[in-house]
Amino acid sequence: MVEENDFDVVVVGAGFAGLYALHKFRDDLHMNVRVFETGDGVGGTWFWNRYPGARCDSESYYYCYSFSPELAQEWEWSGRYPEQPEIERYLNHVTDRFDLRRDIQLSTRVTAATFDDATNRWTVRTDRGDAVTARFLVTAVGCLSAPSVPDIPGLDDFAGDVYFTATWPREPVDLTGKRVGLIGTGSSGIQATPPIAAQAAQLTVFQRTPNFSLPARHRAFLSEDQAEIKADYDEIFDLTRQSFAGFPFHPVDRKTMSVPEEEREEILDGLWEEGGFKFLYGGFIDLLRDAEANEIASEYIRTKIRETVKDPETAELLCPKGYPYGAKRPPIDTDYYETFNRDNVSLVDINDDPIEVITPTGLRTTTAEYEFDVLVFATGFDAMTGSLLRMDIRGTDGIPLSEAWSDGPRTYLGLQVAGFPNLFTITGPGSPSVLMNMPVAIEQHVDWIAGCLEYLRDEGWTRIEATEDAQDAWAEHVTELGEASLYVRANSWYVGANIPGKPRVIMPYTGGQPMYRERCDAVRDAGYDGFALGGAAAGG
Ligand code: N01
Repeated sequence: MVEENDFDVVVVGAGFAGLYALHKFRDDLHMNVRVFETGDGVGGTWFWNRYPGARCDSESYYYCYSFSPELAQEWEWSGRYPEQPEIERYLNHVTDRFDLRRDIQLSTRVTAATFDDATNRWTVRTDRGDAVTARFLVTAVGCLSAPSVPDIPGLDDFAGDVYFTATWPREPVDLTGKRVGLIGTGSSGIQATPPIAAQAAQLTVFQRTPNFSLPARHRAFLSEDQAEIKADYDEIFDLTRQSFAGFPFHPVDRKTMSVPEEEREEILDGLWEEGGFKFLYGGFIDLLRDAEANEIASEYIRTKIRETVKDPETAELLCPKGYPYGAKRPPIDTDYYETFNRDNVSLVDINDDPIEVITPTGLRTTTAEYEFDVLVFATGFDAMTGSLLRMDIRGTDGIPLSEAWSDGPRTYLGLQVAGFPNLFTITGPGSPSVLMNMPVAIEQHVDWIAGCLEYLRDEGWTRIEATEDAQDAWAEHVTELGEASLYVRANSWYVGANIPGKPRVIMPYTGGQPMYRERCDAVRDAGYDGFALGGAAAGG
């Protein structure tokens, strides 16, 4: 339990967002900050997701903090796409380098937060019995941190071992000689498939929806790579802050149909060979807007799948159809499709033949029964809203966030919710967040919030709240942009479709970073337009 119980800011979560928020608010603004973190270590996503094969699918040298040039110069990434332990080590290094640990209370879940209209302060409660107050509450809970466990009957009856990719144990899991059933083929399942197949006696992958996965083309960095990156860091970080999705790719304005077919193939071949997200963001500007353009890229990937997977029936099952490439978050892999050429790996389509029940010895689909020693669930998250709604957050008049968001999340700029004064949501719904390289989105939000807190302090305000009008207009803008994009054409977690009963709403802002940043800056420059400022420093 903490001894001190009143803070300027309480931050929830000690991942990429929470760590930077603590540094910024404490060391730049000289505020009194407390961070609560559920895990017994820092790292957030990179603390929890320890499944075999877990590695970042943005490249290391720009999937990192840019706020400290010294940090960027001193840290050495081992290669293009670091594995989970290396990113966890990086975040621990940052924690120690900036002396953050002393203000982080680990192994503590925030269970409730209530706003007091009379004092303009939040009371924050934890599962360890803490009850602290803070002027501001800043959530840094991550967009993909509330695991979703499918409601399949019989799960408790399974006699073997059950693992979830999102909460994979710290101690090594030995799958040697085991018969493993893996459910889910999103980024986590796709990354976990090759290393599990390499160890297990037999792996059966249960696929509901095939995904468009791109080769990562991971490689170790040579010392020349390190030197080049470090020499170019200013430009790299500038590009990440200017580009559509936070990647340091030079902007393209080339439309797919404007390029003759042969040249187009060459461009796609080059992007495919280069690997990673450049295929989506670095080749053509219209893949997420124009269905015809998207179909060309989609068919290109299907052709690659068919070329890679030797059994034509399996290849066809792995080919995504009926939704555009990129409308579901595209995974990046190492040898995913190749793994289906192994003798010990098989694929089961549970779209046509759904899992009906988990049995003590395995599982049963409508038409077949399977026996396993181990079940692995890679079934995703209650994305973007889940971790916020799993806390009992109550705003003015005691209104719960779950009630305010009963028809889906509504925010102003993804940063605040009307009726919840002094609450800021880092990478909240309504901001580009998950459609961006996350550290870039996080730094932009934390910097904006810090600027706002400084302004309030300088001007003597103790309360800030998004107005209903500003929130309505923003929500409409987010929906309009989303509806005009291809994102709404897939049943993805972007629209809440993976959680039964969740309102179908396009949650991230799809207009891209430049437009979003410009809007945030304009709001700030106009004295926090769309926010009601109130309270008085003297009045508490
Ligand atoms: O989760 P997902 P994830 N019965 O939701 C299936 C980030 N990430 O953990 O598509 C059967 O993508 C579900 O099927 P369907 C990244 O942003 C990043 O893999 O809903 N199947 C799907 O196949 C990513 O997008 C990295 O039809 C069920 C799978 O489970 C996000 O996290 C690595 C089911 C879930 O896929 C989430 O990825 C990993 C059911 N009842 C993740 N319920 C890196 O940067 C769900 N499924 C490295």
